[in-house]
Amino acid sequence: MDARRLYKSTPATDLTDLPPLGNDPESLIKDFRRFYSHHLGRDKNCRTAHYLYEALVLTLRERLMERWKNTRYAYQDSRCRRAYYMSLEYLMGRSLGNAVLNLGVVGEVGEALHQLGLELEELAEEEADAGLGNGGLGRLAACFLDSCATLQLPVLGYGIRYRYGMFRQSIRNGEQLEEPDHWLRDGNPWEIERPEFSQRVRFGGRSEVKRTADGRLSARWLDTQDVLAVPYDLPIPGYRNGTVNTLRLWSATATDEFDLGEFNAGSYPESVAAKNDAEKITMVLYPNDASESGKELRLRQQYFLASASLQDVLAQWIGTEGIDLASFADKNVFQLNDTHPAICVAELMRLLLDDHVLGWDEAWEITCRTMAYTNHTLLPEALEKWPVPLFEQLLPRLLEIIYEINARFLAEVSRRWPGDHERLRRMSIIEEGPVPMVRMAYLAIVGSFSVNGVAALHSKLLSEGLFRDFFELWPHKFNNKTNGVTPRRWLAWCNPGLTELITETLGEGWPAHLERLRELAPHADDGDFRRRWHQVKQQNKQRLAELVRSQCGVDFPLSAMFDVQVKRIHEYKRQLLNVLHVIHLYDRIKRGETTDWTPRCVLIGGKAAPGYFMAKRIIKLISNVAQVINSDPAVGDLLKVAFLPNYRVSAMELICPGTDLSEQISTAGKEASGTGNMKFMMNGALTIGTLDGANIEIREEVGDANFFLFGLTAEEVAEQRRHYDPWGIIGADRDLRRVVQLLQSGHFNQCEPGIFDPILHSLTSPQDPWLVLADFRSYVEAQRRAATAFRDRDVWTRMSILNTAFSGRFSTDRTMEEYNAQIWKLNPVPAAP
Ligand code: T68
Repeated sequence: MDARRLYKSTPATDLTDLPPLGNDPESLIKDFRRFYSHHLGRDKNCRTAHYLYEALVLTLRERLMERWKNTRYAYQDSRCRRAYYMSLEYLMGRSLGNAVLNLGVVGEVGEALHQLGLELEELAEEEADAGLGNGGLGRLAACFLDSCATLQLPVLGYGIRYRYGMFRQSIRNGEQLEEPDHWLRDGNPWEIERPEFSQRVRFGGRSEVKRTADGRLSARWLDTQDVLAVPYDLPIPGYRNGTVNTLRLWSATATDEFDLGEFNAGSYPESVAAKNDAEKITMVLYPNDASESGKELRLRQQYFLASASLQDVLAQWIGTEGIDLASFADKNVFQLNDTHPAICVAELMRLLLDDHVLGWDEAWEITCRTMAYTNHTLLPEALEKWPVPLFEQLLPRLLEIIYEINARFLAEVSRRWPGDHERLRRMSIIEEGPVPMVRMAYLAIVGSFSVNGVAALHSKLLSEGLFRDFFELWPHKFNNKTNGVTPRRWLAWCNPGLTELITETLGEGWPAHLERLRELAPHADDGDFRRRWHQVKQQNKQRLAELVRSQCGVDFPLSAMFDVQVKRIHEYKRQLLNVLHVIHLYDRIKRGETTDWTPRCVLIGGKAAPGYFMAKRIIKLISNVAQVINSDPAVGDLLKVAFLPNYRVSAMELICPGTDLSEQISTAGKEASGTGNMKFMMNGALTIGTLDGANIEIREEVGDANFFLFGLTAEEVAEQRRHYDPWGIIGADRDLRRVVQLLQSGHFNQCEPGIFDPILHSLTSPQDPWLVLADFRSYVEAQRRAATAFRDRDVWTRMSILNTAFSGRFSTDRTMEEYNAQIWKLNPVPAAP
């Protein structure tokens, strides 16, 4: 059996020409029952929630399927220009609610399930999060796809179908434990396997360059170990517009001939074991969100994605346009999500040179006109570099091509700055050293026509700092695209209470035109509207409190301020600053300074990279502080603290609607953009934040009066670093001194002596890169302003409404429109009805 074998003759009729499916409750019920009984083979003796969930997915998938086919045809028939989003990560979360919402059948599905005695929310809980990403970068990719489908842009996502996604985090004795995330255990009813589009990806071997009879150089990549890339497609429905785009995820498996050599030698088991090696490539997502792993397997993953996807696009091109690639760059553009897929630059060159026998100049022009690169970080430890020897062994032909790209590039630099050897050394794609390294960001910049950062400040810092030399050479390549989030998942779906109130006020349609939220602003002055807004917030706080009670065993009183920081644990994000403030509040309670007190519930959640010692110790500190505070009868309901285990997309859907105060407190200049900040704002939380990433733009939109600003600016941070004196700061601040003394005294680790010494050491070191103590005083004061504002419900609710009202700019619809207008230049293609 070979799923790729084409059928010999054409069937007499178009097998896919079917009558449209009804969306009325009766049709839905009929299909649901058929799937449950005849397709899944369940009967009345088995009513596990999972099969009910699966029957519902299949019912919806059928409806997506016809739109999906129509969308493909519409793109094909219009022969439109297309974009490909290349990303090692897609943090999709659950798909059921999103499909129901975007198909526009919330009411019908609700009614159908009601008639069957079932509930959508309960079935939705059955779905495992697709956690194929670490954090912001992966979630951004998922939001982008939703917006592209909503804007009817012909954009295809390419990624990897990891067997194990982001690990599951549990907390034991205050410490993080990691468990494998076997999200495919019960199958994935959303995906369609497409073995007919499999691609072969090569590794290892050697490269042989020969001069042909006509004097050209021709390279052959020989003796390779090959792996088969099998695509699995996921439907990406647009918001009520008939479009369904595609996310194509590649899975690695052994090629057919993998066993021949071994098999003939009589070692069948060994040959079958080789299958394992192939499958290793897509086995697991690397769980580092801000540092490169440097592991060979990671480079294999990157190349696997790049090669399979580019071959797929070229095969598609040849299938429809023929072998002439002259207009390929007019019709295709690849957006590289950070440097992880940057090897695409060299791989497209290889395919054009070796497989499609183009000359260098022609191939290079196509490459530079089709590649665009997005940077997501300024942190030096996150900048990818691969050792040349590893490249040589794993991808010898690609290394040759990179050398040639570099030689030609350095010649250009020399022409522009003759004799500037220092500049050549700085800008070379190959970093010299005991072990020379390939600098992936430089490869991406050299091979792309566009380089963008993800918020205004971040893009400015890229061109003035990290990529300054490249900016001087090619200023026209550099641009900014401030991030966003999809308002379908992050407001319309996750906050039904607020959605109802907004729709009642503005009418339908606003989720696809989010700037319309502005029309809410005048209602902030309407007492009745504020009362209803507050009511919705209280209901959402109730849902969040239930989650906290069940997951952390802590009771959050609904009248308290819900103060939330959820994101990956990293020193630059400064969860520690948050903890210092919590300890300060606790200290104030203990010393009886509680007049005009605002009761507060502090929730912190996020995963630490398994190898990141300090991040894990910070989790332990939060847990221990929570333990002490929650069990102190003198504290009572004045202050509650909880660490939420296993923070993920589906948890955020409950968290952001129920949050009052959003913590965005990174060291200025370190958080490229942030996107959690936008989800909170959209759901009416107020932000306490530094002038970092997109916080700056959030504050510009909502106005300073509705934002709690504190801390040093990026420029001041750079300046302070040179004479940072933490002990001086401690000496001058009585509150901070008491906090540090409490930590030093072992108050939070009475049975675990010394465990927080590394944290104390880092906080009090003049070398602390995150300058935590430098912002303590200003943070505490901003927290006081927030607490005071919260005590006046009308004042707070007014600000809450204005935050939602001015969040329209942070829809990824706006972000995608900017990518499209300035980088991709695609025409929207409506799907046939
Ligand atoms: C984030 N980066 C930025 N990286 O930190 C955040 N890194 O400010 C920004 O809003 C977001 O990207 C979207 O632009 C990441 O999330 C990673 O997850 C990552 C993963 C692997 C290797 C390096």
